[in-house]
Amino acid sequence: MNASTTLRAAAAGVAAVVLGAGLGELTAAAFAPASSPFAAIGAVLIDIAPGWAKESAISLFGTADKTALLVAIAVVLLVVAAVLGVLEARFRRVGALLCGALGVIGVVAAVTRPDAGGLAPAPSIVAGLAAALAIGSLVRRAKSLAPEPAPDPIGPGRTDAPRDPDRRRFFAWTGAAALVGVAAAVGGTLLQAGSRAAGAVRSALRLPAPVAPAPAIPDGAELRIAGLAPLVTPNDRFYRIDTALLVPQIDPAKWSLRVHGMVEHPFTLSWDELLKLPMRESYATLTCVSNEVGGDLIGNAKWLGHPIRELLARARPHADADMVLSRSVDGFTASTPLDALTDDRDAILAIGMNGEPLPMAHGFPVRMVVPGLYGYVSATKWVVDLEVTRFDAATAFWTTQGWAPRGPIKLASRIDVPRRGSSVPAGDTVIAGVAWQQHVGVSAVEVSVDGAPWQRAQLAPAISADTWVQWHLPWRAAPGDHDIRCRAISRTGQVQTAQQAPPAPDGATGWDQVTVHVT
Ligand SMILES: Nc1nc2c(c(=O)[nH]1)N[C@H]1C(S)=C(S)[C@@H](COP(=O)(O)O)O[C@H]1N2
Ligand SMILES: [Mo]
Repeated sequence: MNASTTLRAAAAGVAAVVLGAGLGELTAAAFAPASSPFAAIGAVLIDIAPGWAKESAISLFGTADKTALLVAIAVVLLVVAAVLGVLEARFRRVGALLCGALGVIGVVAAVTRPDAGGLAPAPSIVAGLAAALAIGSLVRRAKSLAPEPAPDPIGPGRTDAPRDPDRRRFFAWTGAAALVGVAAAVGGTLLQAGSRAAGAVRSALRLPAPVAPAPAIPDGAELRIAGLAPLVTPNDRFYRIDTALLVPQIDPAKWSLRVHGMVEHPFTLSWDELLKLPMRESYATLTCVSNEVGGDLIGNAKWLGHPIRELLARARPHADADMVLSRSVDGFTASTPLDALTDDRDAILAIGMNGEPLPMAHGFPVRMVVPGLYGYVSATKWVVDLEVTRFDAATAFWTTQGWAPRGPIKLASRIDVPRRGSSVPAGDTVIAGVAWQQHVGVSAVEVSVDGAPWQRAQLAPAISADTWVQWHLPWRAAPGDHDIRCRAISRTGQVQTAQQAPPAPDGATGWDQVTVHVT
């Protein structure tokens, strides 16, 4: 096989796989949105990836980690496709068989997802079949072409266009296959975006009024300093962390919550039943355990929901139960201490976020919000199941990856102003930031510039102990480089530790530090 046949076979392989993948996406969009071959394989990779890989993906790509994964899968698939084309040219049927095998991998990935529907295998079957048929026929055409003609002696500029009709037909078919594949993929994506039934229901939804509205935000709680995180994080700026490659699309009419396990009275709650229950509104600051010192995986919102303790009271947990394992529609699980769900804090089944139904990516229609605990042990989005159990009998998603089974939020503070690494003009300016230890509360923040003794910052009033609090300190900035640190003191008198710890296994510690250049 000469070099140009090899190249053409590789191109044929790529075109065939693009065709298959595109038709697979289109089939998924039409019949089984959660089962796109891409998404299913991506989801399996996320599940089987070792914890360190997931953590480095989060720290490397942040909330774009899923896009990065999809791009990586696409690149690997294209390389594999080229190799399959060459294999098919060497050994007839082998490339086609391996295309079929890729389809089978897609089927297995799709049907083993916890949210797989009856049509879950369909997109990968279509993808595998289309790619196998196309690769066979395209590679056959590639091989039947006459060898490359000698360069045209008449002159340059006339040799590049394939003049031989077989050649033209090969390029036309290969190009058409790739084009149809891309068009199908684009069409599928548009179809998914346009016909998101759950999204339409969400837009039309009117939230019930709370029987207990959130207390008014105290005067002065919002410092209004440019560059300081707003006291309440807008929904579209709220950090998003989860293992869901495709945001689950749940039609509330089909949603239900099963409450079971070590209880006297297991029951199932429907969406209509939930909406009739009294709703409370409260502010709570969510934090991700993966948040580094100084990081932004934290946000504060006004949540609307029904207290989980009421549901648990109805179910009547056994005396020896000590944990609730919550499960989302896509299989994620969190282990929450039973105490945190039955004491008087605002642990809720939330349906509203900042006055709107939960955004799809933040758990529509129902998620958990438990003040005081990191998200991975409490904030289950798209929640469909609460199993009352024991820490020694069940293990949640991240705990199996080595994270702590219980995740109380650690005392922390962050400098937002001046921005790290920035230059500021000399003179009177301000140092400002946020501090938090949800459900405990912050009583003071201290700042040290260039290692000088700690100075008390002015603490704005907190909305509640469950929310972060803003602070600021006037600062006369002298020219030169400066090093600013901060530390918080909790309402119980704990001083934020200087000891540096990474996020794993139970949350980062250490003082935030910002270097600024004053000119
Ligand atoms: N279903 C589901 N819920 C989940 C997760 C997840 O991966 N899947 N991640 C949790 C983690 S680690 C955090 S920090 C919070 C983040 O919530 P947010 O994306 O609304 O900010 O959701 C929690 N709930
Ligand atoms: Mo998290």
